[in-house]
Amino acid sequence: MKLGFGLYKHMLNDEHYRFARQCGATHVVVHLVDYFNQGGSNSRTDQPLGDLHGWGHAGDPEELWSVAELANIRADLQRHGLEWAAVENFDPAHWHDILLDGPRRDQQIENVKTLLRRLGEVGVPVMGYNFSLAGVAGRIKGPFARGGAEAVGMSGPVDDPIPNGMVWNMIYDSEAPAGFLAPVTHEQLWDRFSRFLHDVLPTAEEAGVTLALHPDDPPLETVRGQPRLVWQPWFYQKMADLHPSPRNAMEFCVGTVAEMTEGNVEETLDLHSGEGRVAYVHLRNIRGKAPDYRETFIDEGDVDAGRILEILHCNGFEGVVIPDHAPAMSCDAPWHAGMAFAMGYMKAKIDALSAGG
Ligand SMILES: [Mn+2]
Repeated sequence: MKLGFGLYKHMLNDEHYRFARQCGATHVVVHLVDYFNQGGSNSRTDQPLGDLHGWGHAGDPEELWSVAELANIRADLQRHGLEWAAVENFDPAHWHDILLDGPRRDQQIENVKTLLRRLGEVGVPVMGYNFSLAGVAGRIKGPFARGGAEAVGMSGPVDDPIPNGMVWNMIYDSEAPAGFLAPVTHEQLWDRFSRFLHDVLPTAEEAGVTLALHPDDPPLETVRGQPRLVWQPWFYQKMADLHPSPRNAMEFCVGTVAEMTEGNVEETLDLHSGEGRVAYVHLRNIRGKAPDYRETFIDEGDVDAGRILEILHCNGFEGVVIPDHAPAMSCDAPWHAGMAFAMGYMKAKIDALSAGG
C-alpha cells in the first residue's frame, strides 16, 4: 500500500509537489479538469462545494490532454521524487454526450479511447472517473469537525433540476437553450454505463490503463431529479459483474460508501480489495448518513480509519491511498493544515502496518 496525495489542476506546481512530498506522499493523483474555471461560487482554497450553479466551465471540447502536456507533468513529478498514480475525472467537455447519450456520443467515445492511449503512453496506470449526471451537489459548509473546524456536509436532499448545458456540475454549453435536463431512469443510466465500459475497456486493456469508478457523492437514489449509479454498496458488485476485465475497477471512496444508508463500509472494502478490484482509495471520515451527514477529521466520525488501512494491508492492496478532503484548520493555511493532519495520521498507520505493528 502506498501513500498518495491528490492535487487539483491549479495545484500542479513545484510548491504543491514539495508539499505532497513533505507530507510523506510517494504518489500523486492528478486532476486535469479545472473545476473552478470561471466559476464564481467556489474558492480555490478548498474543495469545490457543488451549488446549483455548478463548479465552473468545462474545458475545450477540441483540445484533448496531449502527450506533451502529460509528459511534462510526469517529468515535474519525477523531479520531486513523486510517481504519477492516476488521473482523476474526465472533462465534461470531452465526454458529456457519453453521460447524456447525446448526438456526439460516438465521437466522445473516441475521445476517451484517445485519452486512455495517451495516458498509457506516458505511463499513467489509472484513470479515475465518476459516471454521474448531477455529480456532487447540495453540500453545505459549517464548523462541523472537532474544535469547530470548517467541514462540508449535507442537510437534506437536493432535487432542483439540472439546467441544459450542464452535466456533472460543469457547464459544457453556455449557449444551450433555456430549460432543464429531462429526467432519465436508473435503467437508462446503467445502460449508458454498461455501453461505455464495453466500448472503452478493450482500449484500456491495450493501453495498460485501469478505469476506476468513484461512487456517487452524495450517495442518494436521485440527486437533482436524476438517477445515481453507485449509491448503495452493492451497486459496486453490479459494476464488477458488467465486465470481467481487471481494467474495470474501483476508485473506492471510503467516506462516500460510509454515507450510504445500507451495507457496511469495512465489509464492502474487504470484499472488493480482497478480489483485487480496488485501483485506489479516497480516505476521509464522516458522521451520519446521506442525506444528513458531516465530514470530520480522519480520527473522529463513524469510520475507523485505522481499521480501513488494516483491511487493505491484510488483503495485500498495492495501490495508493489518498486523503479525500479534510476539515479546514484555524490558521493561515487552513487547507494545508487539514491535509497535513490527515497525511500524518495515514502515514503513521501505514508505516506501523508495514513494520508488522
Ligand atoms: Mn471521494
